[in-house]
Amino acid sequence: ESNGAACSAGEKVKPAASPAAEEPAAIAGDISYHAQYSPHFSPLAFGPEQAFYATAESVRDHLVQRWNETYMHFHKTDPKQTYYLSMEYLQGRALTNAVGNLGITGAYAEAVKKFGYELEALAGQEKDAALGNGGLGRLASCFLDSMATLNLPAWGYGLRYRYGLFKQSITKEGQQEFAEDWLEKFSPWEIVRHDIVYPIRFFGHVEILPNGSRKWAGGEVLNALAYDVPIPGYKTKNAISLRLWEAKASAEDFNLFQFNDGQYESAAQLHARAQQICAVLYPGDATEEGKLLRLKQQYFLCSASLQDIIFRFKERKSDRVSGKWSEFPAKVAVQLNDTHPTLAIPELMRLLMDEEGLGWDEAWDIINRTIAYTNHTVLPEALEKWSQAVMRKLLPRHMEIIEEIDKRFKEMVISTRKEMEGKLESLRILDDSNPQKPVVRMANLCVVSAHTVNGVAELHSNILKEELFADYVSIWPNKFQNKTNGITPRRWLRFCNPELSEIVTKWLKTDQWTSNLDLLTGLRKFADDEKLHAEWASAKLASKKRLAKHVLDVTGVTIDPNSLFDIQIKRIHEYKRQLLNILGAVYRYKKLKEMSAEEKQKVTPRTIMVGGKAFATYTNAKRIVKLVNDVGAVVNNDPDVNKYLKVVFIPNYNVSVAEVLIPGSELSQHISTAGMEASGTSNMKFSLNGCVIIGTLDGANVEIREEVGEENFFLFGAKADQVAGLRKDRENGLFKPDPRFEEAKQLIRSGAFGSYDYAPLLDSLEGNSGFGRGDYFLVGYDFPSYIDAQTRVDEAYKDKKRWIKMSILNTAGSGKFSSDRTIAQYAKEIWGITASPVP
Ligand code: GPQ
Repeated sequence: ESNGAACSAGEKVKPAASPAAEEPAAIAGDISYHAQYSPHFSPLAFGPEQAFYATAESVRDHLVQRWNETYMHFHKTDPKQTYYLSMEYLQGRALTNAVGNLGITGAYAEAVKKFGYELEALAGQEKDAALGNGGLGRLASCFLDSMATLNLPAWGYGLRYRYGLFKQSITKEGQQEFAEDWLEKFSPWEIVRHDIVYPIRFFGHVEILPNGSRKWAGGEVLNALAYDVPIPGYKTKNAISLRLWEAKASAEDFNLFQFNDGQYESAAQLHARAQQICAVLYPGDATEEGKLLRLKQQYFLCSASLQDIIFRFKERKSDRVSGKWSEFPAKVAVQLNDTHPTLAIPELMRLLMDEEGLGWDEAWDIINRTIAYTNHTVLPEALEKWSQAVMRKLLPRHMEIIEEIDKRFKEMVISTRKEMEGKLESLRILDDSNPQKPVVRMANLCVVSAHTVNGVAELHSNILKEELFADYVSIWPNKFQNKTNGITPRRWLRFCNPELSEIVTKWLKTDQWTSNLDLLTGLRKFADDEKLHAEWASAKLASKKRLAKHVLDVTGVTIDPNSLFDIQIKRIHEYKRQLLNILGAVYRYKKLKEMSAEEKQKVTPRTIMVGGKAFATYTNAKRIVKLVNDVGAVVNNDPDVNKYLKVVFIPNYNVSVAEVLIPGSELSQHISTAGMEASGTSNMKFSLNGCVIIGTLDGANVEIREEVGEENFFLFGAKADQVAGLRKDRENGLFKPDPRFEEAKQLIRSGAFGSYDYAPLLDSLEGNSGFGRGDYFLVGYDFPSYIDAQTRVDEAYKDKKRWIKMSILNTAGSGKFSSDRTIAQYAKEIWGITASPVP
């Protein structure tokens, strides 16, 4: 590693005449320029961190140039645009992705060598931008990559959280959370737009003007300030924008008189409240304050984004379009990423009526043709409901509008769908059934207002149509669609797994698969080719070694790259059933302990890795994290078995960690109770990287299995349509647990893995647990078929040829799961937008 001074680096390499160079020498000049003239550090040292920032800033020059050209092009041609509203984006790191998409990775690698650095090492300096929790946020980030790559006129809107997802540490007590400071130094990717500021009001009251129209007034007003993160497309000049809003109070809100009087806190009250809004991703909502803050965040995103959208609509009145409001839906598509940005609906109504002077019917028609809603879950506890009282206090005008939408919906049903009247209470937006706590049902507001509602995998969309939203389907049969999720093949194969990518390119004789993932089917005809097998196996081994090094670095545990790498990484949740995985591991451990030395010789050595964060107040999820760690501590240190089994908890799972784990995986677990995982997206990433799935028929697993072939997927467990009946049986005492399930639980209860009190966790699996819903997630019912499937895995892995063939056929069958396909479908079937490439 070099620590040469920036200035002397500058002497070696002359700064380029214009930035955004593409040749190594000129790039080095740009980097040197940034080290000297965009200084964020004193000039004495040019260590890896300084080198990363200077390199990133030089890459940003490319992005800014493309972003400006794209924006000007959209401005001139004025196509219909999509605005993707999401409370979460899980962007991860940007450097490798940016140079990769721009096609200048090699040139940059060479350029940074001139300073004595490896590009990969510099990329490792970057902090993850984790402005999201899990699948929903990462999906939004994959979608941005695809929208840019497909040259679509589209924007992402989100919030610029000061602290994103917490950092997870594992101690003797289990998971501990720490604030992760992704902006500790600064983010080289964001561009603050001092000219883009909108006022956002909270609280106050509704005034009735002399002409009868209504106006929201009073309360407190903060400003939303825009930060743009440019998103480059792959092999295109287009770069789109992720616009993140930050809350700011203005100088007028600073009470100089109070401050000089020594009342420092009250002098800057509004400044403090502005800071709270974007302080953290998902503030804990156990308290009323927490709930109010979350609602403020949601409104902040919606109001700022819609004011911006309307501003742009007005700005771009072209000759072809008169700029009449009725033409708004011909220029604007708004996609709600789950119900979190639902307030976009009443906010757009308010802006159109109260600010722009439209009547109700005109405004409502625009809403109906502009807004679309994606549902990402059927879990009842995850369907957002806001207290009407809180909403009325914070957003009095919006509450009026929601009441009016509810009233008109009711009247419509009664006058045109008399037969539905009995269903009306469950279909309504307002739920007054508990007079103590009337609520607004956000999903209902979305379904009633949006022109299109979609689920995120075939099975999930069918459940929406047949169960959750079934009664709406009879009112609006054409409103409901499916858009099976996808992942970007750039980040999730091309850049995170260069070894395998090279092999794919070599055998397909083209690298076009990177933007046309269906080409991967071309690998099928080589699935038995011994040369390919050898190359495939050696790429996998290289990735496994890299993964083993990561495990050693972060846990101190040595794992054997020749063992079967079995991975489950995702948020910790009871429905995702990490508990089933760990009970299986405990059972495996027990059987190993009972085996003779000769018997053990025949065992397939396995390394089970589990990673994921538990929501800070989700007690059972935290107990599961603790259990995985406790089991690992015993198993990994037991000389009788640790050649055949290791159990490792991977701490602080995030996007960058996923980029190391997924390429090195051979088996991955997607084992949710059928019907509960809307889609899953890491299943797609694993399969794409030649990893075989053990899973239930849930979410997108169903479609992955169809694509890769059932002989290349280890299936087990109850089907979605059996689940309700099985729960009933259980309530009626008809469930007979498998003895192997009892053995595994008993071993934990016996204290074999330490003295921590696992009784509450294990009791949740029993018939009459304290939760009143014994083993709701059917761990006990699925346990025997899970163990049998794992036995089939062990057998299959012994046959190397068979295993590698399965691996190849997984990659070959992953074409459907490109987010390019998903986004092309949204563009055509929901948004009505078309490609607009920069010439
Ligand atoms: N999902 Cl509602 C989240 O990550 N967060 C959420 O708040 C909701 C859903 C996930 C869902 O659980 C996965 O099955 C999906 O694959 C993912 O959204 C993207 O659709």
